[in-house]
Amino acid sequence: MSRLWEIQEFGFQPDKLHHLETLFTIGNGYLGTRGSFEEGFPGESMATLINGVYDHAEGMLVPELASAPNWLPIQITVDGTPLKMVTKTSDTMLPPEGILFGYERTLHLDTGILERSVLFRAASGNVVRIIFQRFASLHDVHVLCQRVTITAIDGDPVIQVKALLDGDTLNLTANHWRVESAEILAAGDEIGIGAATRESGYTLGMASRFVSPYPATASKDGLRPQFDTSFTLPFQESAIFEKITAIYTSRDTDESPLAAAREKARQAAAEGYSLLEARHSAEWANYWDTSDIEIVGDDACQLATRFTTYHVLIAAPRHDENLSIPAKTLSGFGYKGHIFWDTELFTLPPMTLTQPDIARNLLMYRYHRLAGARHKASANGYEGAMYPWESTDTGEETTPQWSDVQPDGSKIRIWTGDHEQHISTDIAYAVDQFWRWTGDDEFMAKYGAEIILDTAKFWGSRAELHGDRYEISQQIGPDEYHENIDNSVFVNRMVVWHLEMALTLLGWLRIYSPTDAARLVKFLDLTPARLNHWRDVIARMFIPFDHEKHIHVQFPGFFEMEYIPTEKYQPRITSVQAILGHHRTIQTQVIKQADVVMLMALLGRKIGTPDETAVEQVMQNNWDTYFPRCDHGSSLSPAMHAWVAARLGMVETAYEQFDHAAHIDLMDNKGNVRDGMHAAACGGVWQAVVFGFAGLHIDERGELAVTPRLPKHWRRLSFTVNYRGEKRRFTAENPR
Ligand code: IFM
Repeated sequence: MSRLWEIQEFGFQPDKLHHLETLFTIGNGYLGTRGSFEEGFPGESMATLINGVYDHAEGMLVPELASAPNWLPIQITVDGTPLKMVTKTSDTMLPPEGILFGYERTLHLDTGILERSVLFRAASGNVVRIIFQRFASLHDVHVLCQRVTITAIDGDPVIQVKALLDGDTLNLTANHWRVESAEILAAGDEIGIGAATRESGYTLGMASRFVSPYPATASKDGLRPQFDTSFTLPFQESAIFEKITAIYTSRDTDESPLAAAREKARQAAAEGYSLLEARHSAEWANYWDTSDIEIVGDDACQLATRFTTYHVLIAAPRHDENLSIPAKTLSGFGYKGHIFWDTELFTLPPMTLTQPDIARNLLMYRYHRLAGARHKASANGYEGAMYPWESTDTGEETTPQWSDVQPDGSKIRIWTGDHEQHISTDIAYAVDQFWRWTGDDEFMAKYGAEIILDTAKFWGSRAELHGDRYEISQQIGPDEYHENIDNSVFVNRMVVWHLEMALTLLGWLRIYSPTDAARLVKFLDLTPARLNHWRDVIARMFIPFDHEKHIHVQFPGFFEMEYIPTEKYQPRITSVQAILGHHRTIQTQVIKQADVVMLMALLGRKIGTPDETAVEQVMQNNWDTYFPRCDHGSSLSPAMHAWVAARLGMVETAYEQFDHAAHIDLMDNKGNVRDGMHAAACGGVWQAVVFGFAGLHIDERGELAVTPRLPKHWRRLSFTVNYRGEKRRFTAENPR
């Protein structure tokens, strides 16, 4: 496979240990395992995050994804010298810790297989090449496969291989698991761990089989059941080992998860690594068949686009409609595995257009959590459904109220769980988009309509009548630097969109499925008076607009604050907020991320304009106003700017923003990739290409249309989308 499908590390880079652990994550939507080494490394940040398995550890503010027992460990000694990624150079030829003189790591994006090849000289002088391979099966999400190939390059070394499961794992410091059994099973052919989360009570079973050309014995060391084998490897010969592991939790089965894992490990080991790999790779080929974007003329962005798409795909639940995609995917502890609007507006759209079954699962996750949203609305004195800003398995609000301790020792109150309410509309928007692109009327009638209508009911009760207009107070828009503001133009305009959509939808439902319409009208109490109230809110909602400058106003009072052009702080890798501090930034016009620009991305020309100025001119004015004020303090921002800039015809600016977005994780240009991938940025990259540079949209006649504006150096752009059950391929080329 070409290097445009490979992420590589040449030579061990211990200074990038945590960054690379994140990049080299493998996964299958069921779980993600960071790219830590089989033999471990001091200070590593190993994690296997099983989607949906949350636990609230003692002393922590909120629940988090609980990192599972470690299935990776394989420890190798060569003539008694333990293989480890030795970092120091030695002036003797045969130092006691050995010498690592060859190291290469490759993530194969086409197949989701991670491979590491090392050349290691033991203290004895004998040299071996060891190749480690691993993948989390896409064919059967419970199956995890490892293969180790050891070749004697110099001498006849005595090799010892120990393959184990480790029940002693932490989420950095929190201990979520009570290990109930760590056992040798099946007369020594199998090892297993049974465990339960301490607070939430999920149970987990993990079982491994070891396929070895030499006899192996099973034993136990505390919470670590293990296989062990030792042999002499003749010069130039190779030995291949396979460790096949299976995982189940009580989310997957009503029976014992350990029994299910044991049965699966037995079957999978009997089938063997090669067959498991072939099936897994075939599933990846299916994924890429529709999800790949081909960019000719820009290798760096080609690779980055595949890399970001890979990371969305390995976090996306293909098997379960009770799961979503956490903001940091399943690749790190950041944001505690919580689910934000990042899913609906950033990672879900590429799934809607290329993997609609996954998109449906993601929306069903929200449908199944309507109870939590209804609870939040009523607890706050509103009607309908108000989704939590941060969500986990329960669907209740799980945003922490306080930040971690800041450098000056203080803690900051986090208001997003209270006031970042636009998430309810973001979810409704995603449902509508799914419907438009897939044409799945049945989904809309049975599930989607209830989400859109009940969240509309919330907004109907939330809008406040002041004089002759409706207002919405105490909000946080996408620009989270400005908290608890009144009349965010993003919020107010999207609420109008939401209520209009709800009324149109109900009209459609009455014709398409009168029974579902009647069911929802009764269940949600959609009386004529309520619908008239929605019409009134639509007609009289306050949309802040400056009639002299012909721009949308982010919120009244915004332009009265101090103006700081973000340019002034270039070059920088941190946000302007990090430079100025939280308290100062909130009193300035510095914007954290696309806000009015996001509104333009979502609504396009439908953003509308209350005066005679052409909407295109207002959009350009909006851009000219807000772009210089944005510090992109959020990774969500650059891709949205790229999308909008491309639509406005500013292709060079769009490309700069796109290039930034595409490399946020690869280059670690926000300095926090150790905490996990930026899922939203990854999904945003796909959207910037398809909706931005290609200009894909559904036109007035309901046909797919493109208006390509490619960066000059892109020779060709090709991609596939599913539209109403049909695959359509698009290619755009720049004239030579
Ligand atoms: O949802 C985002 C938010 O918009 C900006 N801060 C990070 C969150 C999670 O990615």
